[in-house]
Amino acid sequence: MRRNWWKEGVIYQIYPRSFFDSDGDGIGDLKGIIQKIDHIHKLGIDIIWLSPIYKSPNDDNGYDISDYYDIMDEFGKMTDFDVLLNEIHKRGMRLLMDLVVNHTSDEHKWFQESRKSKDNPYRDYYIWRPPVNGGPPNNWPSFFGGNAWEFDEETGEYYLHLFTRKQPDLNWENEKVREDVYQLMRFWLDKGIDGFRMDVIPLISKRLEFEDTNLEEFSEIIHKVYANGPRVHEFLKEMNREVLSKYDMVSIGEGVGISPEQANLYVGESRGELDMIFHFGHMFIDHGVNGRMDPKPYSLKEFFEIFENWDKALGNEGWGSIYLGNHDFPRMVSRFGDAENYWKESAKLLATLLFSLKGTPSIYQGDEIGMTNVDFQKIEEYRDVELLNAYREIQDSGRNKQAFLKTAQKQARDHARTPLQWAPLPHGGFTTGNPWIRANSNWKNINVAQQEADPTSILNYYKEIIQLRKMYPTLVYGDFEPIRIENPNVYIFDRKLEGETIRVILNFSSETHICTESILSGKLLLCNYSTDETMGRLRAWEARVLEFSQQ
Ligand code: ISL
Repeated sequence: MRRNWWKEGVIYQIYPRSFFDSDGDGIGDLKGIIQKIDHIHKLGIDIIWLSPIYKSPNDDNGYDISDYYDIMDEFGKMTDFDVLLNEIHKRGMRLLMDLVVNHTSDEHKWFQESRKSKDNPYRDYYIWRPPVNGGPPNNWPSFFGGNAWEFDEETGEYYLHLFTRKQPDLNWENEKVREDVYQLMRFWLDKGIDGFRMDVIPLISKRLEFEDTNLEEFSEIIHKVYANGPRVHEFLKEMNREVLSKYDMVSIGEGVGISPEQANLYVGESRGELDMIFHFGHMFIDHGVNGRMDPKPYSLKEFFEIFENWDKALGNEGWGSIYLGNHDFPRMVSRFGDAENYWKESAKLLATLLFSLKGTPSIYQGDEIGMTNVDFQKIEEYRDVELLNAYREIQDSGRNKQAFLKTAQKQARDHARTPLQWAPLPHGGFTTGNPWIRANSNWKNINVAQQEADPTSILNYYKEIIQLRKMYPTLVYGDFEPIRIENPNVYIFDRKLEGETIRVILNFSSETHICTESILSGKLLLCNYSTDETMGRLRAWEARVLEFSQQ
């Protein structure tokens, strides 16, 4: 297995809208990131991934781009970007941009042209089809509610939008589209950025027969109908040849819809496509037939097995990135930990999992201080287009709105999008104005300033474990070997490299677990409790990292 900087590094994802507001308009901005850059640097981060900052009407918070060569007005100017990039590089960190090229905004000039007439030179930049029996060309559902085709009066045809109707899908069959995408990628790489996180990249090649789907489960539709289309590997190979291979950079695909068996087709070292992917096994684990707002129970066994299956599938050929939260999912401690009873312990335990599985760890902003799901009560407090569309559908069909709001309190994307809590100040010190989305009311107890001063804080635990990962290549390159024990709540695995074993022991429950002495006999490198009064006993949500040499 080749050694690379992007395997050894730690990623930190910034959602700029909610990171830090420097000018009091209630929206985070580039100057705000510059002001707070040392928070990220001190954490020990190597790679920053910026969610989209390009010009956008913000139907989907920047994932709908109207100009790839310019900065969103609320975020600042290109000169601010240049300063930010320089500040990042000066500190020895790298910057990844979000590449959103499955679709653009309907306000992008390509789409404005495309919709004008059937013979416009940009017509073929998007996917247009005539009505079928007076309706849409097929029954494909959009990710964000309703049918994935929108009728456009101007030319009497439908265009495809797998996301909102303001996010028309680009037609990758058209060579000019691909050339334009490569050109914009070169523009940013030539400015000196260090790579891309590629939004829904497995979706770029469409199944052009556009047959109706009879699949029920939304995640199956993503996997079998939208992702992994017939030309996706050809397109990625071309992109690699034309752009990626020419720079010292990293490419991370958002691996939505990719099964473990397909993973190495995208990231196998010999394939010449992408460097790594974010997989979705654990992120969709509680999604029922109709997706996130239709949650289903799952067991810890299933949760752990997902990581094992992915590790096996990637083997020594491919590489993945490990994450437990991002801007599309509820907060990791509320979702996988016990935020109510063992907030601190479980947040630290999850950090231990994040940094000791095999793959490049990616932290989502705010998780380093254990930010939790927000306490929104009313629909008016939510901002996300996905949730608001779904609510409208509930309203229109006369279904139970209260039940929907209850589910939203667990499942909404907005949980991850509330302002980063910097200090015990109004709005968590994120803004001096009115934030675009309300801050979590727990900012008095959960914020960066307090945790910086507290040696036992979640923040300081993140710093410690990041340093540990840098000291032990075994945590980066070591083989991953789960150890089965009877208690289903306790997860134990080894990482092994060149005679060294690092053992990770995680009690995913509030119940004490008695361990056999031999399992715990190594040298203690890290523990999420500050006192170590128990040798053979794992306390509630206890995490230990142990070292065994020359076994
Ligand atoms: O959150 C989801 C739906 O409930 C995911 O399926 C998500 O839509 C999917 O992972 C794609 O996400 C990416 O592309 C979207 C954008 O809204 C997300 O923020 C982005 O991460 C469209 O660009």
